Amino acid sequence: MAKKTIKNDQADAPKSEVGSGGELHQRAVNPEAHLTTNQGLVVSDDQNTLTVGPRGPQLLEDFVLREKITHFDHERIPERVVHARGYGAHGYFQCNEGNSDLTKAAFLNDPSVKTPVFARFSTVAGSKGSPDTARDVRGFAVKFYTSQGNYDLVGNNIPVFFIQDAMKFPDLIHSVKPAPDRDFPQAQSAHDTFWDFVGLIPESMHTLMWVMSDRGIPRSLRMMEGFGVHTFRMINEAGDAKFVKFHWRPKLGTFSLIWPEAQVISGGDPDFHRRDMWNSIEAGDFPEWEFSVQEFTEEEAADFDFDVLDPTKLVPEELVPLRPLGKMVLDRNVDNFFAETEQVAFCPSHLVPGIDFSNDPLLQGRLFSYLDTQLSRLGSPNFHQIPVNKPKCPIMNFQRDSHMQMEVPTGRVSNEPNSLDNGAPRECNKSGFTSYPAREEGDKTRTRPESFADHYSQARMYYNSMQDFEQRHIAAAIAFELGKCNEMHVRTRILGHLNLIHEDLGKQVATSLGMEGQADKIKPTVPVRDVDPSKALSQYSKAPQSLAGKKIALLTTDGVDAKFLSSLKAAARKEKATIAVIAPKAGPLKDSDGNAVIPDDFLAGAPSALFDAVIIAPTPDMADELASKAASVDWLRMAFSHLKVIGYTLTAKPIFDKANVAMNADRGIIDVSEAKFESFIERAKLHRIWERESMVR
Ligand code: HDE
Repeated sequence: MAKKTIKNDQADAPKSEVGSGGELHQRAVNPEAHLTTNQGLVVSDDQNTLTVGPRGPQLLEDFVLREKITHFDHERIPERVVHARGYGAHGYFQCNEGNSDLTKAAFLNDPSVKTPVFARFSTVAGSKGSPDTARDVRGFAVKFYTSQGNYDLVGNNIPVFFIQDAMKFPDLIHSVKPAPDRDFPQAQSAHDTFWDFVGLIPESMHTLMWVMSDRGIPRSLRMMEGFGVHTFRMINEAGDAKFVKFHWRPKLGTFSLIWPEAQVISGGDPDFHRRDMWNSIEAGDFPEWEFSVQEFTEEEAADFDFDVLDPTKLVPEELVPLRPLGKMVLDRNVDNFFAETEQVAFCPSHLVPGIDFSNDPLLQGRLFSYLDTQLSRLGSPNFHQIPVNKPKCPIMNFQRDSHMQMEVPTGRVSNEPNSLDNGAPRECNKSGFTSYPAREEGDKTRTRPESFADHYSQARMYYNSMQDFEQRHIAAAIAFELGKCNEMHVRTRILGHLNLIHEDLGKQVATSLGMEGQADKIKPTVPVRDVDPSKALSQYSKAPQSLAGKKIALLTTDGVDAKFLSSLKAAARKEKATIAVIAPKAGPLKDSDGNAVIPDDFLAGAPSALFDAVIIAPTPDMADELASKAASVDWLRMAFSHLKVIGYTLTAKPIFDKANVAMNADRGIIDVSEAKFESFIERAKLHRIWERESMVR
């Protein structure tokens, strides 16, 4: 149905819609859709302030203006102190059959129920307006609106954390945030205060390996793993408990950007991740994750060669395999970013029966922090009444009042026990939450467990589990970051730690910095051990060869061959990938049949970094002109140096010549003339041509 629209320009508007100063007074299409104040008063004029005469002073009594401006003045709330930059969506969780031996949590036991969820993904360090593709840990927070109350699993895309005790969290975050005197650098860890701090707390080494690896720069929020990080407990109906580690596995596989590309994208599209997720959900291509646990008993944990309460350690899958419990699908974008994504309040202390905490000291600290932070961020203990936070099961208690109370509790009784209101809620020792009765005893001390002292063995395991190119990326990322540190002692201290993780890593970084032989000598508290590599830690060892969810750009010009375009689109669709047509200018092109083709973007506005694979296919008469533009030469050069698979038609030769890229340089450069896309598609499924890296870097 065609939408009724309001006429938008003055030339078009009937006389009655143009004011005496020429300003537009639009009239609603629906005669009932009156603009009102927040008190419901219909506004007669939303363009002009109340003044004494048309050119006179404004009147303080203009309550319409004051209400509008006052509301605007207070539009912002404090951004999250960490994870300020985030993006969320709604969806559902559906469990598999047969989880009752492990947990009595209702949402994990009935496969016929689709439990609504809200998921928010975030970077940690940057402020709300910072770029999506900064190198950072990513938050992976999921709120399950279960029949037994809200359960929040507030995790990350990296299974370990920088610190072992909540006491150090403010220091960690202060070290990575912009320096307080100069307020830069924003959204990055490549600076002295961060590397100085982590260099002084070797417990951070394992997580540093992950953040400096490709995991720190995900290709898409839809292609990211998630982890609960801490050890939790699951408890079944009989009261038997097991320790668990939570995992989210993306259906599309885990893919990353490479660093030079991530930097270009930060400028080319700072909203790269949120745009990608929004667009895929709008297109009905719903992001999906499998939800799994690693389960083990306390006795088994006691035999591991690390402490499961230490959040800087992971449980290798070779030791405890993943057990799938269900899946999450995100199928609905928010209606309003502020109301939902900004106001959503996750708290690791939001639990349901069947799940419980462990004594991980980082987790225990978090149990305090999140509720506390919501009070200053959302301004009231009634934040659970905000629609995105509100449980979808009944809430009944005697908590009353405070800022922004939205409910109207009835009756004169707000206490229990009472004998005045027998209909009022009471506790229930059958269905109510009970903590797992773990036996605890000990002296009251401030002591780090000795079992937390090995800071290097799992960092070494991670490094050893990577493929060659993944290892090179870690070394290059650390060299990049240390290169941005101006203090020599900060660099030499880190080089000392790297030598303990792996001598090759230390050497590679020292060589890249031009600081061979300058590493500090660091003595670890306990000897570093060689632990078996874990293949499951290498994202590219298990990445599917697939184009699903990926984007291919076609750089072309006016007169593009209609058949070529339609068969390219069909080939992409078959692989669940999308095509973006990039033209020299933003206006419509005509294809060879004379049909209009509206480009998805224009050359100068869409660097090739934004796409997973590219094709350059100018029409013969436009090839030289395209080659004369630096933008198209850069486009090809970048695609080449970002290791992308590049398709071409022979008409692209002048661009290849100017870019100094040989059309037969490697197996990733493929002739797609005559619309032969098979080899291109097969190669593009490799994600990148890794062997090209040694040629370009
Ligand atoms: Fe958080 N963290 N955190 N964190 N965290 C917050 O809560 C905190 C930690 C994580 O999308 C804050 O609502 C402490 C680990 C995510 O809204 C705050 C410690 C993990 C999000 C807070 C940690 C996380 C937060 C800031 C060390 C992975 C974003 C705003 C003891 C398991 C949630 C807010 C969203 C947000 C505190 C460490 C994940 C200040 C004290 C480890 C995904 O409460």
